[in-house]
Amino acid sequence: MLTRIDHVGIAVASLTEAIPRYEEAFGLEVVHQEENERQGVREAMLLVHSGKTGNSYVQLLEPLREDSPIGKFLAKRGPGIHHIAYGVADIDSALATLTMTGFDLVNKTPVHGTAGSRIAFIHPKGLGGVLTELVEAAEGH
Ligand code: CMX
Ligand code: CO
Repeated sequence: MLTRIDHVGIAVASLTEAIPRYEEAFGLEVVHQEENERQGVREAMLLVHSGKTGNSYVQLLEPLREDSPIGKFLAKRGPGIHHIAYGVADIDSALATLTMTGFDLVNKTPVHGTAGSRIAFIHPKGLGGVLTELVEAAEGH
């Protein structure tokens, strides 16, 4: 079902401060930035690897408001790894399988993700405490 690690999502207080650290440390480049109002984030995608089944990124996430998943996470735990995201070729069939096997889905149907992708989150409690995202990338990404 999974085709790659699409990204590791990292909660940061400030993109302006975090981006240069990642650029300096690993020579990564920001290839995409956007605001996602529904997710309550301003995000930067730094390309790690391009492969046959798609790309892998570091996703830096700054909250747009305190009352958002990243805002609440920063307040409770401070900056750090927030979620892992796996690539899938067909997110509808992946969600159908997970529903059948009894997983607690945060999104029962896909929502809008980075760069026109379709995404869905699986609750951390069923996956060893790890918030997990599935990503079906848009054509050409
Ligand atoms: N990783 C692991 N556990 C987490 C977590 C995370 N990122 N965020 C919250 N939790 C745990 C908390 O520790 C808490 O556990 P306990 O009950 O044992 O104390 C429990 O989940 C509830 O925590 P909460 O702070 O009350 O948070 P909510 O229940 O309101 O929300 C969640 C948790 C996962 C449902 C919510 O963060 C969510 O809907 N996430 C999906 C959307 C998202 O994260 N968007 C931002 C990223 C966008 C992107 O990647 O594009
Ligand atoms: Co993500």
